Amino acid sequence: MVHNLVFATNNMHKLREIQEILGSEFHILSLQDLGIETDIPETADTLEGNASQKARFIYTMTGKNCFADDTGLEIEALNGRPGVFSARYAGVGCNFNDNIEKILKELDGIENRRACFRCVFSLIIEGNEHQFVGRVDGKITTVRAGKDGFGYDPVFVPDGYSQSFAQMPPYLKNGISHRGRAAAKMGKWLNSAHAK
Ligand code: ITT
Repeated sequence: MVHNLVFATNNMHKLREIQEILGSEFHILSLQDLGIETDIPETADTLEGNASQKARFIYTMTGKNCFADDTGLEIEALNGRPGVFSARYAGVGCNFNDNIEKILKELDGIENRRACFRCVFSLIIEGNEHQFVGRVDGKITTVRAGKDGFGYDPVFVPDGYSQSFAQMPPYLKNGISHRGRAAAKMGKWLNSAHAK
């Protein structure tokens, strides 16, 4: 039996990633698939809070089993920024390139380039919420490299690799990424819950 789950996102890139990770036993529906155009509030000051807020909002609205995620890039030398502000770090209406430009400027001349991506999933099944966290450590480069992926991928090199996330084929990034790790935990939980 295939289980339907609504993913509270409009980012098709993330939707494809998660569908690949969770496998064919789960059918992931986007907000677009449900015809939901409402802007989901994301006003908490932590990734955990935002993921929970988004998932609860969609559950209340649809009554369907669903999940939401929130991700942040946390840079050591910037005291954890951009963090929850990762999507709009360079201001309202900014794009991925503007955000990269801003962090590269802020890190100019700074030796400590340590950073991590952290991802939190909030899953709501029959009204009960479960959270799963994934994290990948690495460093911010001084120049962009690669064309794959999205967001800060061209300037993030995970520990143990010399390529940026944007230079990696999707299967490789998914296997080690923050979202891949959090989604794998969620998938394991879902599979064991449905096996019962
Ligand atoms: P939704 O809220 O519609 O799901 P979003 O783009 O805001 O999409 P996130 O909250 O997951 O997505 O992530 C916030 C930002 O963090 C995102 O806009 C990117 O700039 C960055 N980001 C998230 N995941 C990333 C990844 O795998 N690689 C690089 N940057 C990423």
